[in-house]
Amino acid sequence: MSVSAPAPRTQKGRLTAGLPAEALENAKELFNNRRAGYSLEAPFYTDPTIFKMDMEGIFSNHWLFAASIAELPEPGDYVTVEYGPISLIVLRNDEGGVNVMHNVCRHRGARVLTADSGTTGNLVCGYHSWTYNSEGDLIHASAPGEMNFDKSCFGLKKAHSRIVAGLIFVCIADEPPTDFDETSKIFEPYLAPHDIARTKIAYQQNIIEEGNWKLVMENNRECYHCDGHPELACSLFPTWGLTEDTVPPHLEEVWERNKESERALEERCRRYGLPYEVVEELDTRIAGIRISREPLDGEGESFSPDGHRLSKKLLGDLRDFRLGRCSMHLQPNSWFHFLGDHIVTFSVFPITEGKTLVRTTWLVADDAVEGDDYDVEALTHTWKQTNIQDRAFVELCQQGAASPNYEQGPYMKSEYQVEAFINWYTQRMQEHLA
Ligand code: 3BY
Ligand code: FES
Repeated sequence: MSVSAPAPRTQKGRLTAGLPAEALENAKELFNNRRAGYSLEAPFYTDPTIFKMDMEGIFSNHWLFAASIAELPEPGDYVTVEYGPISLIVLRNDEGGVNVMHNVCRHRGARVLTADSGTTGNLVCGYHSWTYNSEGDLIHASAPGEMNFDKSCFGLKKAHSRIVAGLIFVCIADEPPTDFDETSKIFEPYLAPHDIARTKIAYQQNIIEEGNWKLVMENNRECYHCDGHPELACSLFPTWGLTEDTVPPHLEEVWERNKESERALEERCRRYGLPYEVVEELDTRIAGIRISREPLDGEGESFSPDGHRLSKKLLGDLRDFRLGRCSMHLQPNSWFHFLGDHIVTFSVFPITEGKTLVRTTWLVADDAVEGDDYDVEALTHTWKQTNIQDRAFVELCQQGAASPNYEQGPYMKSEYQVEAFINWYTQRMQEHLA
């Protein structure tokens, strides 16, 4: 019998295939009946059917932040990333780009690479040793007597990738949304001066949160809860997300200090030719974005107790440490801080409807020497603490959503970005379900 190529299959409907029609109809109904201005109904956080729909409608259809090139600096370096049941290999190639392949062996489906990261020449499946080259072509399959076995039909399935300003994005859709190119044109000039290509990883933290991925994203998109972040409030003005008319009396003085620092930062950015304007298109673009440069309190350089730099080496060709932070929020699964002395990237990897991996990576200049130029504990302290505090908030919300008396609550003005995230999510899901 000859073994030939199977007919190509598209992603659409693969994860929800086989689910009872009634479960799908009920879920569609929930999307259609969403109450604007209010949090989502409980099943969006707890129902395995909706989780599968999210994996299809969002994670199989959109551009996702996977890693930065600092995580795979040399040809052959790779990371594996998992979005629910979707496992991808992101491998640095000889041309300076990346090859993204599904981490599913074409023999009987075993995971090919099992480590989170590493360096490899060929990719060898551990089950029956089918071997793929770095392009994903099947180059070796020891199968005695298989005369008509055409290896060229069984390469690893490929996914799309883009590298923008050193950030690697992946998309497994057959035809990825094209407006990502426009979004990259928006953020590229803000991030390029920080030059990720000339950074290295100082530390990476993986934390598992017992909460739905959307609760993790919602929590990131507001600072209404920032009283719960005492370490962060030393440098990030706790007035973040407020407007003139919503500043509470106890934050009036901070508000004024923030305004003054904004004026100074704007002037400094103009002097250095760094883009400063806020771009906020979180639910008005398919590849939703918010990007801004924001001053930091104290010395205004970094996320330390007094705002002083945490690494002595400036990034890229920057000429000043006092650049506050360039903050970028991208739908659906990432956010970033670009400072003069370091960069922090955050990526959200859903695991199940009630479990999510949050990966935080701190990057410093590649010539910065640990111990001399930076101290890992000091560098990571503020966001490690903030992440732990955020995990507790997310888990409390997941517990609430799972309880029978949960009811949707109203978003406050300072939570407009949470609402934008939810608008983006429901719009994308409705398009997908249509
Ligand atoms: O990541 C941000 O931009 C901030 C930090 C705290 C809450 N969040 C809106
Ligand atoms: Fe990979 Fe058999 S499943 S070689």
